[in-house]
Amino acid sequence: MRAAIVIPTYNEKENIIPLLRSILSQKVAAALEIIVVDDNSPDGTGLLIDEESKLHQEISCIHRKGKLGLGSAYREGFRTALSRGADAIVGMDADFSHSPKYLPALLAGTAHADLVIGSRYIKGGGQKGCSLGRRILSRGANALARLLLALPTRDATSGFRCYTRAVFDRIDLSTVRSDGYSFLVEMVVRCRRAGLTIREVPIIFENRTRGASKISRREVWHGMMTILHLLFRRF
Ligand SMILES: Nc1nc2c(ncn2[C@@H]2O[C@H](COP(=O)(O)OP(=O)(O)OP(=O)(O)O)[C@@H](O)[C@H]2O)c(=O)[nH]1
Ligand SMILES: [Mg+2]
Repeated sequence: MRAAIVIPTYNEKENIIPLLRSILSQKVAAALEIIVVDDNSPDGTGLLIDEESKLHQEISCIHRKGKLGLGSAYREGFRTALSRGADAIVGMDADFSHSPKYLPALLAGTAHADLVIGSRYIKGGGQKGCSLGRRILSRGANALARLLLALPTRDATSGFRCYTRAVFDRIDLSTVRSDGYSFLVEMVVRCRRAGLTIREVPIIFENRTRGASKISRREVWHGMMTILHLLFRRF
């Protein structure tokens, strides 16, 4: 199996190199490649990745001209991964909230499902170091998605997940609307509606210790609008 790991970055200079090295040190039963999608981070994250990619052929970086959003970064990274023949595509954050130690479990889950989600809200999952506000936001977004969109998934907003190629055979990425964080919920809904199977595996999410969060009020508002849009629109 060929697996691609897609990591969107914006100002992650303290995290990205240790993360890339940690990923490469994992024992996985797949040929790994890592595609970082950097939005011209003002802190020079993109340059660091280019240097690191000279040392490890598994690493490559897509440089975009500016901050175009998490969802659009995923779309671009996924397209590249598919064009290079990936059978499975993992999405993960650059800030160590998503520990590389869960990669083997996520990839192994693809034997039983089309989409495998690293979940905070099933038995064995959890979160560490997150503020009350952050917990309420995450719980609230999930409750809204479950209630309004009738999703059985416990953690539909988790960005740590593994898509199999079957997902992209059924879902045309260019029709996925969300450019921001709501891309994650939209993909779960689209998978459900396409009859694809979803499985959750437990992860302990750890709050970032280095660098700053990029989630804004505007993103939260957009997320809510996307959920309403998905409610009223059948794909
Ligand atoms: N390429 C790209 N990456 C982004 C963009 N926005 C966020 N990211 C990256 O997406 C990942 C998730 O963003 P975070 O800021 O960690 O968001 P979060 O995990 O919801 O918030 P925290 O828990 O506060 O860290 C990180 O790797 C960011 O660097 C963007 O517009 N473009
Ligand atoms: Mg984060």
